[in-house]
Amino acid sequence: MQKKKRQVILIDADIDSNEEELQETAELIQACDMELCDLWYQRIKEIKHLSYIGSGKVDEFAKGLKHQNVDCVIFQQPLSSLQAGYLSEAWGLPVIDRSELIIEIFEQRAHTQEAKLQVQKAKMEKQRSRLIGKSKSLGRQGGGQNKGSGETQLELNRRLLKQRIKECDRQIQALKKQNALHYTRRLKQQIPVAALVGYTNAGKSTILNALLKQTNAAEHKQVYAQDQLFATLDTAIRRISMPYAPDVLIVDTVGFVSNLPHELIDAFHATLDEIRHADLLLHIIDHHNPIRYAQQEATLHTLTTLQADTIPIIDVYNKCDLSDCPYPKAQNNAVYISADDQESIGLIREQIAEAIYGPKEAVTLCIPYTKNDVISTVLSLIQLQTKENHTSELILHGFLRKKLICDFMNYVKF
Ligand SMILES: Nc1nc2c(ncn2[C@@H]2O[C@H](COP(=O)(O)OP(=O)(O)OP(=O)(O)O)[C@@H](O)[C@H]2O)c(=O)[nH]1
Ligand SMILES: [Mg+2]
Repeated sequence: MQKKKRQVILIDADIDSNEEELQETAELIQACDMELCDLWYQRIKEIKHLSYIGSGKVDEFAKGLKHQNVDCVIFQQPLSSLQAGYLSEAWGLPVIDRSELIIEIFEQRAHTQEAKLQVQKAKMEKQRSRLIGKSKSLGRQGGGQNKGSGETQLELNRRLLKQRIKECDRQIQALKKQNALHYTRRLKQQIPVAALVGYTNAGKSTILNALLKQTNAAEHKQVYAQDQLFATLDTAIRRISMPYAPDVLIVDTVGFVSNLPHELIDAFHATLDEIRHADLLLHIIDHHNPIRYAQQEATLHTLTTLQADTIPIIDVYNKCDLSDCPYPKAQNNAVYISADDQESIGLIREQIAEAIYGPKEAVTLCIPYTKNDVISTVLSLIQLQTKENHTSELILHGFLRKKLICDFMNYVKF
């Protein structure tokens, strides 16, 4: 039997309404497997410390909620723990804001043990701050017969949460130690890494799949790609062959979103570490999305938070098939592509190879026949123009990438 989706009401309490941001929250709600049954607007002049919206509105919404079969209320604006706790008590329903909604999506999508623990930790951190807010609100109310016992129970809950967070941390640390020599870092000693980064749903996983397909990788290497926010939570690393260059490891990462909750950035430290250690970033941008500039900004902001803003970066404008932008095209430090187009994927591979190994330069190499291994390596990397078979050596004329030439310096003919 299909599980009934949780019914939610979205409240937008702001001075101005931002349609695109609301649309994004509606998509997040959908991604969280909830059903949006209504959207309530409330223009406000000032934010109330205790209840965010005015007390009259709190009562009015309480009446409205009685007539609706609602499981949860979602606030478009960020709520303090005090405000969320107050509204939740006033309406007798869970009240969460956008950042908690994102944490919930991550919770549903986490597959690996580490990801599960990290989301659990982020959730408990949020709960703990909420309990602190609650005890403050009890303190503010003052007096009351049950005040003492209420506070004791809260204290107890807080202590329990603190212990559980500590235990969660211990388990995460143990897992991290186990994976200390992570796959990427082990391989990175020989193979450069390029990370696909960008706003959620921009097409990162689709591009990785297209790269795999173009290079004839096995079907099971494909990753999950879907028209859904946060389709990817677990990092995938794949080895991709490059044109006239050695292989590169491509990392597919979790998508970003504006105001990604800091608890999640902390929790996904290990996953996002892959970005920090990359040699090259491919910033995937949905060219068709009307809010792509805001999305680009959000991604760049997150990269700065991750201290990954000094890594060389190529802007990849994807989904050009949906806009009127000509593609494939490389211009300055950007490429315009469609993930469904073979030529576009070829262009991406060329750009990655050039960024990592440098542009191709004309060379002539004279390699003795005795150096069999050198001959076969050079032949796998050179864009060959002509070949001369001499008595004791092979002469190759062609193009080699700049950073590879130094490996064959002994054979270069000037
Ligand atoms: N028309 C069109 N659709 C695309 C293109 N690239 C990706 N898509 C679609 O966009 C949706 C999202 O693609 P994903 O590859 O899952 O996006 P992602 O960036 O990995 O998303 P997250 O994992 O959620 O961060 C899918 O439905 C893809 O089929 C493209 O170039 N053109
Ligand atoms: Mg993805």
